[in-house]
Amino acid sequence: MTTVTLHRSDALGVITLDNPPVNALSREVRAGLLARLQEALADDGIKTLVISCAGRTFVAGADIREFDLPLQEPHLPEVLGAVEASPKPVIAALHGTVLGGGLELALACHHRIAVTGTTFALPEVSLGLIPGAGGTQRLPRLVGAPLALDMIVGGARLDAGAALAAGLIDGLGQGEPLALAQTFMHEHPRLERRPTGERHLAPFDLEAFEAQARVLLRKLPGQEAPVQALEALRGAWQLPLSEAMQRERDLFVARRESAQARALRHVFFAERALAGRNRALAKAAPPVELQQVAVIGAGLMGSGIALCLANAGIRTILIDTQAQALERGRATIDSYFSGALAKGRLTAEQASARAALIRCAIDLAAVAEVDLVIEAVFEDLAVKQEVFRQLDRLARPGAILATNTSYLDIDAIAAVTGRPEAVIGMHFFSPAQVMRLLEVVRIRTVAPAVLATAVQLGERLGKTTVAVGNCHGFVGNRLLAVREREATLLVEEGAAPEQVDRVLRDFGFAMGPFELRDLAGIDIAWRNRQGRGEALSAAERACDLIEQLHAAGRLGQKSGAGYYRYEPGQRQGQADPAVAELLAAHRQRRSIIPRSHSDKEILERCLFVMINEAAWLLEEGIVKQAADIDLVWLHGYGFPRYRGGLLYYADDRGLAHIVSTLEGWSDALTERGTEICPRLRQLAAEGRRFLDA
Ligand code: 3H9
Repeated sequence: MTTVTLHRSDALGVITLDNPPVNALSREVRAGLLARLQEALADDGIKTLVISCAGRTFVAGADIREFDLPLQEPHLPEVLGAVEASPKPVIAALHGTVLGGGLELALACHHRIAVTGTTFALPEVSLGLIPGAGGTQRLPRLVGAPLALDMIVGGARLDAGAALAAGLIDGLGQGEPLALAQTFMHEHPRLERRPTGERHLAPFDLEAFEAQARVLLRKLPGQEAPVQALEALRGAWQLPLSEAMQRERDLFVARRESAQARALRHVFFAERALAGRNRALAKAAPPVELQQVAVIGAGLMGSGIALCLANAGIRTILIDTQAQALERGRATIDSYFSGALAKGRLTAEQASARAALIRCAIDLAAVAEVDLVIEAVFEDLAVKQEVFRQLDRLARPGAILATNTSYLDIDAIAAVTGRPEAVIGMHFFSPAQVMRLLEVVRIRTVAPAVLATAVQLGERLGKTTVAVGNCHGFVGNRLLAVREREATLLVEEGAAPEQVDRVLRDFGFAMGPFELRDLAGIDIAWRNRQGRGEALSAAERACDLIEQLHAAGRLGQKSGAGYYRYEPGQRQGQADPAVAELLAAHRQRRSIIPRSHSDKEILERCLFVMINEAAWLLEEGIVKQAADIDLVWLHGYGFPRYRGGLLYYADDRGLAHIVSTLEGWSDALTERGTEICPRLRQLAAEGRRFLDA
């Protein structure tokens, strides 16, 4: 239940906001705050006011759920204007995460004290917004324009120590926020009003500021909000305060309705809904407690998984039966921790404590000690089956056996063990210690507690953990495969790899399909195609560019050439005339007359075939929630967050348009061995959306 109360204690009036879970500034809270403020101002016995919050945090921002509704009075700028104009001094007593509108409320108070551990940020740009209640004007007046730039445009977060040093808060200590506020008052018996808006902006180097702004914006390509946040911030020295506040408000109101902000809200709630479902899974079948985990295979993937586990405080045995590989794994781990130490991300004690959690072993028998084994060996079914036979023999009864395969049939791996109920997929993405996504692959035989354990572990590792069903490539790589197939066919028909890559980069991907293929390795794609054999359609088999590049020794970045040519030490590829020749010869052999493609056709072909495949994933029950497909591609494959995800994008484009476009290609789709998914047709016919279904 939401309440805003006023409690009087001698000459102190304490206004407490209580709106679980994060004290968001809903309409009710804004109205309550305004009403209690007016009561406190009318009470002659109250000389000073404190604003604090009940529960785990001070206000964490405006109520995001209200952003899809019409604006409702009282508006936050007015409420905060009343706080700042209070003739009695107002202290903000802060704890937890003081974010967005919550920080703006604190800025509107005359003094700010915080509990150790409090963090501060204006994360509005991550929601496609800008601060809309004075943040762009009051923050620079307190901390200076350069730091305000990092926080408002770059979304930088300050810890309490940094906030104190920057002048954002006036006091910091241990204990209850209210008790700290009382101590602060006793230490400052003549506490006065000190409206932030009346302060002068400290002089700063405008040229350096603009240079820093350009650096920040370059890191956020395609996003509109940071550009507009910067425009609002410049008002702090370009305009009188009231006009700058109005400009900020106008920009905020327009952004609230923008396509990017709507898409980012979808992602925000999809992420929370997934976390909620994962928690429910653990409640339904209590997970196994993991004392110790083993990782098999000390390559980049296995070492990365071991790092994730150690970073989460889990004792880990990294096992590789090849001494050299094990040594390389240990070196990878050591260099990660020394890098983290050098960059100041970990203290020396933290780094050595975490490194000590990883023990290396050469004998597979070490798995006898652990509760969970994660296998990360060579991607080959026979190899993995052999490892699983041994693991089944050596691991204690009840221990969970997970495979990190990215494509293979996990049912076939489980079948060689005597414990198919304890076998599961845990598909990490490379580099595992960096990438946010984890696909947990449930097979038909898996026990609910085993699934819950894997999902809970993913959450503990800080991963976006999506439970999916078993099929070739699961969710992420199955969609990647259809995009790559389409991109390759476009090139076969006459498009240049550079054009296809540019179109997808313009859409917002960090790299295009061919740049990605060169990074991941042509040999990986080659091996995958060999493994698929008869499962490839005739069209896919005939379009054998991968085989040709492989035969020419063009394995991608690692060999200095793939679809592109790479200068030594360069990761940016150059268009290569040798590839153009290879493509021309290929087309001639196949009697294909090259044609040109519009950017629109390239984009639609690459994305619409993925949308159709995503519909099949839902139809086959591989994934249960459409939003999970969005999250897989957002966190694992660089789908631009401000576009909301693949199926959010599909809904936005309109499913009827997508189906009619796909129908135009239906013969070609049949040749590729695929059809338009009936679920997609039905949704389109009924005028429905993936995300509402
Ligand atoms: C803004 O302030 C604009 C202003 O400048 C201008 C206004 C005029 N609203 O993440 P969690 C819910 S823009 C509504 O799992 P955690 C969340 O959905 C806003 N609901 O917990 C979840 O609900 P459920 C700027 C919110 O401990 C529950 O709270 N602020 C809001 O891991 C728990 O969330 C932000 O962008 C909200 N603002 O992390 C902050 N925030 O249980 C966004 C959370 O039903 N929030 N909920 O699934 C966060 O970053 C994290 O939620 C937070 C807690 C760090 C606060």
